[in-house]
Amino acid sequence: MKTIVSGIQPTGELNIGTYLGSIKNFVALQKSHPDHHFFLFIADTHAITVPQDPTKLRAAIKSLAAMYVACGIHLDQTSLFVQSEITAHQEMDVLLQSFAYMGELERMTQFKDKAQKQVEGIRASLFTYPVLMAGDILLYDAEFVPVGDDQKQHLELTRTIAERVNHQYGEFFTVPKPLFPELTARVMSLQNPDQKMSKSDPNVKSKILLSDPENIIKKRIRSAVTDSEGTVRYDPENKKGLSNLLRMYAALEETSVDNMVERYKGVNYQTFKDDLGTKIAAHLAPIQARYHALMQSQELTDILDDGKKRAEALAIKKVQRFKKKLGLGFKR
Ligand code: AQP
Repeated sequence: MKTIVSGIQPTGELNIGTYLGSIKNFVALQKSHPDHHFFLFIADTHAITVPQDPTKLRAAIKSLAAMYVACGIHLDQTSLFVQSEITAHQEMDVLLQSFAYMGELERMTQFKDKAQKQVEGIRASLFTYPVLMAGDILLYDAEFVPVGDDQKQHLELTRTIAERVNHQYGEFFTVPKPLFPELTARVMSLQNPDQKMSKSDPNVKSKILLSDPENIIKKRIRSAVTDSEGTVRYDPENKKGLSNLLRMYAALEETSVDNMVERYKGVNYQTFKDDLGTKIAAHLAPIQARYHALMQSQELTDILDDGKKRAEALAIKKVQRFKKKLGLGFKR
């Protein structure tokens, strides 16, 4: 079975950056890869690499599951599950710790960035996070992993770990390839176009949440930082803010940036921004309606139970085979 794996941390409300960088790409891949099975998980064990409020974390897990489904994943082609509910993920993490080197983990820029923000001490799990991620992917022999470009380095390490195991023990893991969306591998903050739009950014103006109503969406886009030139043209070096909006718009329209620039030739920023706000709101409206219906139904529990069952069957076998390969245990 050919597989594709993806996960998102339940660390806050989803924004348009995660949607365009990961979820929309995932849904599109389901159409273009009908022969693949998709393992999609809520990365709750990753979330506790930094402090979390347990009540909020639980709520975020449910909300993320509902949002995934609402965004249009094909359930017959997908196993949707919560990472911590399949203990094979933790087992694989422990086993793969022996195949990652300290120097490799020390080079991870996400660790350095996140460690800097910790006030109460840096958790060891934040340091070893990329090993858990490697396990998440290698457990299912993923051929492709759709991610935003902030995950590029982690995915490189996953490939290194897989190749290291294969080299020492013979072919065992599929070496996964990352799949980055063409235009939206890094959606930038609306207030600081040098920074990634991020769930944990406390500045509400920096992002559009998937749950935001139309008036808020329009307000956020209107107040997005651009420049004083007044001409809608694509220049990612000198017009970072406007270029970010153009890429988002083109991704939603499923067209090229050039086409968008052509459409807005001679048009002022205010009209451009109003149209983009309207486009985002219209795109999100059916997702929001489905999300609210799911949050109030039993459907979600059945979807997650079913996804867990299918994923777990595969994951358990892979871990057992790996332990045997490593010479662990006595009986098997
Ligand atoms: N701004 C973004 N542009 C493009 N892709 C993005 N992704 C996240 N933000 C953007 C992609 O979404 C997937 C899930 O990300 P994650 O939840 O695992 O965590 P993250 O990358 O750490 O996202 P955040 O928003 O920055 O979360 P916090 O603030 O909690 O750390 C990944 O494929 C990611 O690339």
